[in-house]
Amino acid sequence: MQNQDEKLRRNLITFALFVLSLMILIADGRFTMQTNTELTCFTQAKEQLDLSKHGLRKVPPNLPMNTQYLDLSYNNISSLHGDDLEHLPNLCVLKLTHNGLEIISPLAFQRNPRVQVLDVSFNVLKIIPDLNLPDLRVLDLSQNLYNSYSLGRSFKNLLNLTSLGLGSPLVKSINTFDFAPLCATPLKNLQLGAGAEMSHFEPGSFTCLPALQEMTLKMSFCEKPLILGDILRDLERINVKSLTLKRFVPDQCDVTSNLFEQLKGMEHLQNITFTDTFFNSSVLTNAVSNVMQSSAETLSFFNITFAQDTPEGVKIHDLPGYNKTVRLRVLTFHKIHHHQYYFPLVSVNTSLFPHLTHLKFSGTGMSIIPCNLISALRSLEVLDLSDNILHNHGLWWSACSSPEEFPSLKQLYLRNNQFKDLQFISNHTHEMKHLNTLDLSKNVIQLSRTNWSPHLTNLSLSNNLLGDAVFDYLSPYMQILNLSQTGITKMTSDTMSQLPDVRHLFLSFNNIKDLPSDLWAPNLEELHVDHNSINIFPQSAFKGLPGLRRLKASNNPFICNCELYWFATSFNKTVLIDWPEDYTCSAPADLAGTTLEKFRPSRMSCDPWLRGVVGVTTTILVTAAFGLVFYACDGAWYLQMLWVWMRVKQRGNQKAQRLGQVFDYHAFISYSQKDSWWVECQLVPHLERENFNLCIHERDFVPGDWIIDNIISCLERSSKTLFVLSQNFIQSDWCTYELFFAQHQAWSIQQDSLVFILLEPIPINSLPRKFLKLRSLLWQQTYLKWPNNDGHKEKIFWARLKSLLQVTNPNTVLEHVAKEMCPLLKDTA
Ligand SMILES: *[C@@H]1O[C@H](CO)[C@@H](O)[C@H](O)[C@H]1NC(C)=O
Ligand SMILES: *[C@@H]1O[C@H](CO)[C@@H](O)[C@H](O)[C@H]1NC(C)=O
Ligand SMILES: *[C@@H]1O[C@H](CO)[C@@H](O)[C@H](O)[C@H]1NC(C)=O
Ligand SMILES: *[C@@H]1O[C@H](CO)[C@@H](O)[C@H](O)[C@H]1NC(C)=O
Ligand SMILES: CC(=O)N[C@H]1CO[C@H](CO)[C@@H](O)[C@@H]1O
Repeated sequence: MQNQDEKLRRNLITFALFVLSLMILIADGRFTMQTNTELTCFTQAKEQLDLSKHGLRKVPPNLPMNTQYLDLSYNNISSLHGDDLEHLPNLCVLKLTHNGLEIISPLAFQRNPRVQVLDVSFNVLKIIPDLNLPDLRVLDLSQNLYNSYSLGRSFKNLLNLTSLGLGSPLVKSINTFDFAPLCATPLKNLQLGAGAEMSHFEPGSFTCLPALQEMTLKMSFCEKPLILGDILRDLERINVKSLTLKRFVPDQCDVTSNLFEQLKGMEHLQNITFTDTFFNSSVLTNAVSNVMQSSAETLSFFNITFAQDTPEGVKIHDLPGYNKTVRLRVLTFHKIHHHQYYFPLVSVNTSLFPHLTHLKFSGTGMSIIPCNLISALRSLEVLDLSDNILHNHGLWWSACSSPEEFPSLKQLYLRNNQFKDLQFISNHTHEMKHLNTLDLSKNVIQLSRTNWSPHLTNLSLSNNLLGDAVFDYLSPYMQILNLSQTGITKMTSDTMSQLPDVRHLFLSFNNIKDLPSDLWAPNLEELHVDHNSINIFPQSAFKGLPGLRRLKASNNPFICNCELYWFATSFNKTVLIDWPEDYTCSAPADLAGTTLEKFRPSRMSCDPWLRGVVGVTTTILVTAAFGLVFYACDGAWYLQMLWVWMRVKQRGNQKAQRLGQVFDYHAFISYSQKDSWWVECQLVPHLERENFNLCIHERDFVPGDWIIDNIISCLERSSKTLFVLSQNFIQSDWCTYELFFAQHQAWSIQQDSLVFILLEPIPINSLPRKFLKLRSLLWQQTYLKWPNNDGHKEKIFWARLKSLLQVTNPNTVLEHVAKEMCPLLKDTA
């Protein structure tokens, strides 16, 4: 659904651009009105409505009020009445072709003053309707069924009308007053007729159209050829510049007199075109000879059927009685159907065309060019032989090589032929001394050793199956190179270095996967890499293209990640000639189908500088936060603990031997330096008096050894560890090391090796959380409380302490002490 909407929108935009490019092609290709009218309405895609082929019988009443463009073609709307369009005040373009429309009421557009384009061709209108549309610029009423071209008075009011199409197969005469209402209009373009044979023309019928510049006549004059003369005289009087004759000579037409006699002396005509018509070689000879004697510079034949009715074919050797130079510069034959199946004979004195610079023979079925004819046109600069079946020896055939081939030829277009041998062709470029442009697209080219002329700077090899090797067959002089659709899979900096002068490089419709990041092509101005397989554009690739002015890169499977972010955001979009249409993400999946224009990742996530700044900031913040937490939770302490503990583990062996070991000391005393008064004056003298061997760090530590080692060593050599708990002890790190240590030791060896003396009361809840173990020990284990200044209690204290240091099981100790000190039992925790 979304895809369809997207597609519709794109189509509409394309259409809008098309219209705004000033070329308006109304109708659907059958009868196409081509004008150069500029529209002033019709701006937004969403205001366009295509309801063609909907089987409608009348204009739907509920259309959006802001509709500007409405296509109702190919429906069954047979009439337009006063209220059919009244709800569309902004209507600007209305297409209503192929509907069987019979009636348009004079009131049909009373509420639509802004209509600028009205196309009601291919209907069955029996009379030319009266239209009250002051802003109308383009009106197509052709292919209807009215009886005369007589325009109503309302046409006087079409003061902006520049293009008009009129035509009915029923009309065979043109009268003076038919177009009189148009006299005040700025009409520039008139398309008249529906293929009928003309039987009557009143001279002067067109002379009141002074602004007329382009005239298309879709009618024939087989029976009354003089009528054409009268019309041409009229057109000459109003200085018409361009004349198109359509269906001018039908298949069955006996052209007896000189139909084109009147063309001869025309002095203002510049372009003459014959289209959709039949030509005998005699009639064609006659037509060309007469055009050559006019002022026309451009003569074109489109979609003609050619038959040879004279033995010599088309023969133009002289222009009897004409003593001026032929002004013809451009001669075009495009799409020629051959009535007979044999090679048309052409014999032309090329010196009759001294100014002919452009010659085109395309779609003619030509397999071999007429010998010494085209190549001898001395003034020829552009030769277009596209869409034929020419091959190498059909263009350069040995039997007919003239010493000087195409002396002035600059551009040779050989698109869509059967050319194969690149070596052969490249050799011949040396013979065309001025050739700079060669188009070999859509042939069957095979790569072979080439030898291009240095003059050849513009080459197209597109639509040939060549592959990556093609880069080895080019010349370093090339400036414009078209290698679209040639099967290229990669473009490297090496290939670019082989093409130092290239300014325009077209690589559309290939299979290129990436642009090299070390690309260096300072002269490159234009690059087309649309319809390839490119995922990302490395920013560095464009650093090597300082001269790039135009880039076409749509329809690639872009991966919309940060590598493309710079392209979507900071790349100069005026360089992109097809932005933003068809620039869509193909990956990641959640972005597939999104247009690159809408791809806006947060700047933070993609901008490298910002990312750097944010990254550093984040790191700092995280680190700071971590540090804060670390500090708040005594992380350093835990780390130190961990480290110490690991060192202890290293000594596992010694530890394992501890059971049954004979200790050097009865106890290691751990205490805070601040409590040393008590330890030194009370504890140590009391115990040593009883022959207890004590390890005290002030006295027994080995000087010079690391303190932790000393502690460990002391602990290991002591049977018990005696902690003098106090506020000081808790606050002293060293004590806590000892405690930590002893805990581990005790748990891995024997729980009863710890003895705690509480020197002053320590509320358990006031203990820092880090002393988890101590807290639980205080809860679980018995400790001895120092009875400050109470002689009797002190005695009991010493007694209990001594027995604790002697006995291993604290429970036994407790019992023992309890029995001894029964009345004081309540003092114990
Ligand atoms: C073409 O030539 C044939 C034979 O001369 C003739 O019968 C025919 O009418 C001619 N047709 C045209 C369109 O000139
Ligand atoms: C070419 O001309 C013939 C009439 O000669 C016409 O029937 C046909 O539609 C034309 N083709 C195109 C593509 O205009
Ligand atoms: C060309 O022909 C015209 C008459 O057709 C004549 O007046 C003029 O002098 C001629 N010019 C030359 C250069 O012969
Ligand atoms: C973008 O490119 C156009 C065309 O090449 C150029 O004129 C314009 O200065 C560029 N703009 C910026 C901002 O570079
Ligand atoms: C855009 C344009 O040319 N509009 C003209 C249409 O005709 C009226 C009447 O002549 C002019 O006033 C407008 O300028």
